[in-house]
Amino acid sequence: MKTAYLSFGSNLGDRRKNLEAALEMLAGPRLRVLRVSSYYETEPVECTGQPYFLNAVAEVETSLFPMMLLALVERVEKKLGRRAKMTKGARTIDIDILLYGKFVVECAKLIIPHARMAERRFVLAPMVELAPDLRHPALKKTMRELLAGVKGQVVKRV
Ligand code: PH2
Ligand code: MG
Ligand code: MG
Repeated sequence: MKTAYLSFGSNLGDRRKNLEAALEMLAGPRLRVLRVSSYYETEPVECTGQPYFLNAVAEVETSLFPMMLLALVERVEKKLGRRAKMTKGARTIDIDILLYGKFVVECAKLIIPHARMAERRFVLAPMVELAPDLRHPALKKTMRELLAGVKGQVVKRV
């Protein structure tokens, strides 16, 4: 069993319902949701002119290896109406694998730790709530330290 952290974001439709549905659909015999952060109302980053997002992070325990976890995540995104290849467009749901134990994975389809997590308050604020002293396995800084290094980006706990 590995502990992983997943990020959830929605800025289309009933955002809260989308996050809750995603959490429910991910859970099963091979993945247990341990804890969920508060929800955060967040300014769109890297894609301006879009509605604000609702973001959260979940700590999960899973027996799925990273590529199988990614397959599960993509299945859930599809079921919730996520249109593929609108990478930076408004979306009903986006689920990203942030961390998977202390693993570092770099392949064409998947990069763990998530490549941009250290620059995103909408990821780091909920991460700090769940695991402030957890160290990024590549950058060697804690979530708290990473969050202190990112300025701007409106992130409001709701
Ligand atoms: N996701 C992105 C790009 N920008 N901004 C916010 N606030 N929340 C997100 O979940 C988000 C984003 C790409 O996945
Ligand atoms: Mg994303
Ligand atoms: Mg994604």
